[in-house]
Amino acid sequence: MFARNEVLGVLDRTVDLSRRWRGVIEEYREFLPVTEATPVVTLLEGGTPLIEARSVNKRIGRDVRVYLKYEGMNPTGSFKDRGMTVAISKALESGVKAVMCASTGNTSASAAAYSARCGLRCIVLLEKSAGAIALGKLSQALVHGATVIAVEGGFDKALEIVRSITSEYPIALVNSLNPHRIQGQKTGAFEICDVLGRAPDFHAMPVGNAGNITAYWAGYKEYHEVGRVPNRPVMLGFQAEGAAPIVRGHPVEHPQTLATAIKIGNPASWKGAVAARDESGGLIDTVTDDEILDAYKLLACEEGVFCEPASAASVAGILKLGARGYFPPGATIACVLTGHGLKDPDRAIASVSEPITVPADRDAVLEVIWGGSR
Ligand code: AN7
Repeated sequence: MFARNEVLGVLDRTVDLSRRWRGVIEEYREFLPVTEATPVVTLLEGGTPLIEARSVNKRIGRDVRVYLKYEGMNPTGSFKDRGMTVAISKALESGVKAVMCASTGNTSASAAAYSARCGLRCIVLLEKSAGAIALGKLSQALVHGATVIAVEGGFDKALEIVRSITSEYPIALVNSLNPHRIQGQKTGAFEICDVLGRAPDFHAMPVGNAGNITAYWAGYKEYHEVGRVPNRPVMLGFQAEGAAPIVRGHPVEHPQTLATAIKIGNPASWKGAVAARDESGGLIDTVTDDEILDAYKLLACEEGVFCEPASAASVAGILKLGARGYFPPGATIACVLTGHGLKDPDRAIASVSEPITVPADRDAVLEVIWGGSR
């Protein structure tokens, strides 16, 4: 037997420090708008798991391979961190003292955390109405010390106000209109390619303000152009049926969906989403709230992956297309799960049955386990 410290010694020598994940700016510096002068603000975001989804594979059939890019594993629990590390680093480099965003929740959580880390003031505008912002996200913005302003209006109106104020005052806008956000977020595409050794045949994701689909398409194109991968994917975007301006072809004044993250009626990166769709030969389609919830539960119960409802729109979408026979045999499909399920505990609890309460008694517990069927 080894003494405990001997064992630890052996383990220590097997850890290769040079292979530790360094955050998206250091991992992909050559592709990002940073220089030696840029103060890198990072929480070691990125490097998230790409998980094969065997249950989803089976549902679609035809030997397709579905991979979940689990972005809930980022430091603040969503993909926003990839863009925020770049946007906040550049804001700090530019000398501003404050940043500002409108948000359905995840952008504000991420902006608040990265700002806290480097001493920038962070101001966030959120929709005031009950249930508009998932509880986890609201608690993040508050706990990181952001100035949280609840606006009596939706995301689109809040973003309008933020654009107006930041164009006039020395406050950096950190919504995805900020090109540094898009630059950072494209690293998600790089990571998928790095793991698969090529781009997937199809890439599916939820679409809200449409920054992320714009970013992923930029990332895939860039990796292809520099010869890192031999191919580019077909881009598939999914909007909630009650909040589907791009699918409808016009802004939606009062967007509605339980996937609050993508409750957006007039996406800022509309053109980028349409370009991703058309240049890749893809599509942007709707999924209903019921389809989103079914996919959400399927991921939780059969894949062991807990994502927030908006994220499940990507899987809902490919299930819908799969049922129509859209995918060719053997296709690889990457699905971005944009945010963690813990962001929205109210939705999780509302979608399952209550715990079963029993007296503190062994037989009562056994009764629940066996249901009297012993
Ligand atoms: C989990 O936080 O717009 O199409 O203000 O939180 O790039 O907007 C969030 C968007 C998908 C849509 N999934 O991405 C915000 C915000 C989750 C999200 C989207 C969001 P975009």
